[in-house]
Amino acid sequence: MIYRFLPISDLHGMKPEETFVDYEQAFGDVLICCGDITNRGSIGEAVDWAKDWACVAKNFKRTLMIPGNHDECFDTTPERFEALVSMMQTCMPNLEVFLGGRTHLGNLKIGFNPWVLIYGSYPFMTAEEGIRKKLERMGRVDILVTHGPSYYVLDQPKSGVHAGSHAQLRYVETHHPLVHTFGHIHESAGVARYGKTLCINAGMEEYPHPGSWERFSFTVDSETKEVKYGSDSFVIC
Ligand SMILES: [Mn+2]
Repeated sequence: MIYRFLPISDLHGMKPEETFVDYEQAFGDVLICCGDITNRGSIGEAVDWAKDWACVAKNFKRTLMIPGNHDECFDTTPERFEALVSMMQTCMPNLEVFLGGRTHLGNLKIGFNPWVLIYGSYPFMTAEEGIRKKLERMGRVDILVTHGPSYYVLDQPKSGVHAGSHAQLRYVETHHPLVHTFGHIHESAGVARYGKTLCINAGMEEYPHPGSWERFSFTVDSETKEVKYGSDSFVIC
């Protein structure tokens, strides 16, 4: 079975038409949102995102989302979290929100980590050790969905420092997921290969510019584990 995925990230309140990317044309099996749907983290902003992006999500079977460090409304009690997700699902019925753990798609495992390294005062931030433990608990997955990048891989803000997590890089080196999708460092949006892993920073660039939705889209064959991105295809053993 071949599944088509589209990662999106760091929309920060932007509607599909404001991105200048033809997301209305997008389709596939799984829409992945790597966090930072809001600017200030309010419930209203989160529900607005579900309303605004429902027209894109409806062209996918599942929408899998993690919050980012701006999405404070998800950092709450289990009851309030469930209530918020239900509200969003009234606009976007196929939405699933993860604070960690993993899900299955056929025999593909998809794992989630919203936590990034501490920088300023935001939710979903922890030290390297915290990230290491959360990833260790998750175990090996085929597709890793995080908010932040791994150290060295598409992780440079304007200052040029490498802002990604060493613990997360070690996870990728140890478990070599087929694909790792993330955002957080907007200025490093793009696609790279780290070892055998296809790495996609799907964060909207600081200043969005026109582009095709297909630029970050990829497919995975759940039997052969073949990943295709653009003209590039490779098999992970
Ligand atoms: Mn962001």
